[in-house]
Amino acid sequence: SSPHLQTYNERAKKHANKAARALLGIMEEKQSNLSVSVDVTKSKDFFDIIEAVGPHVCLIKTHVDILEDFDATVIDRLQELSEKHKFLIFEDRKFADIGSTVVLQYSKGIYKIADWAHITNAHAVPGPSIITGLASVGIPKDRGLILLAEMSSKGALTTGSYTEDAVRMARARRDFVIGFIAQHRMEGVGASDTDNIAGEDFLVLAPGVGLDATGDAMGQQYRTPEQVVFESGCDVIIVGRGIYGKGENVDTLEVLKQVQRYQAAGWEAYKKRVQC
Ligand code: 6AU
Repeated sequence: SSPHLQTYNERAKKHANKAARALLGIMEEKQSNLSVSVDVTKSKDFFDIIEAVGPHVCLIKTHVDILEDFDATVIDRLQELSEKHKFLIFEDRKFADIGSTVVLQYSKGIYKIADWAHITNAHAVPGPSIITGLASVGIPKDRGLILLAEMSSKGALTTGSYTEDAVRMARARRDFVIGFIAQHRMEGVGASDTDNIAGEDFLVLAPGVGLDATGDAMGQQYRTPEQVVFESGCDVIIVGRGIYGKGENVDTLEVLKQVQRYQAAGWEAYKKRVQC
């Protein structure tokens, strides 16, 4: 049956990519398809949030370049917490350049993303060479790549044939591209009769998830966990401000309450989908 009707555990056993197997395994074990997007600018708030949500998430999503007080100890501590609470790390870098440039951006500079992020993401706009470049760094380290196939913001250009072409690019590199940022399941999208899509299992990570708001003042659009996981067949819900609000002087009890609420909603929608 198609991947979105199988359990995360069944998929974990079969997946060709190590980061994807690890993520699916953690999802089943912790009963969580929730990724918290920790979009704050001070490392104290960053770690206060991660300490509170760590036991409830499968994946922590970072934008390390927004931390004002970033230094190498941030990565050490993030890795310690990843092991302590059993979550993977997803640096939301959204690479978008030619192959030779993304090789450098992924492996060098201050952040050395490939050294610590199990998963990162890229836009499809440069064409397949962006995957070739990132794979040359990421494959030897057992990393996984997510392509942006559909964005959550109002007026996004990631529609129709663009989305189909992104899926075709991923299909050609299933050893490294483990899934998509999208709002719907993507299996078989853009495939012709001659394409071999048997065994294709792309994880769909959906941002733009909220239980209380329908959007923000800058074009973000929110859907509920029920809509994205049950109705649209996405696998992971990505939630930021719905869990920590402004993310300043974090109230960890409130964060804990919200993370449990989103974890339960995401898991319930998944159970309903796989009927068990
Ligand atoms: O829940 P929010 O709106 O506070 O945060 C959503 C997070 C942000 C965005 O950079 C990211 O999800 N995001 C992405 C990703 C994950 O690639 C793509 C997209 O289309 N929309 C989106 O919001 O960190």
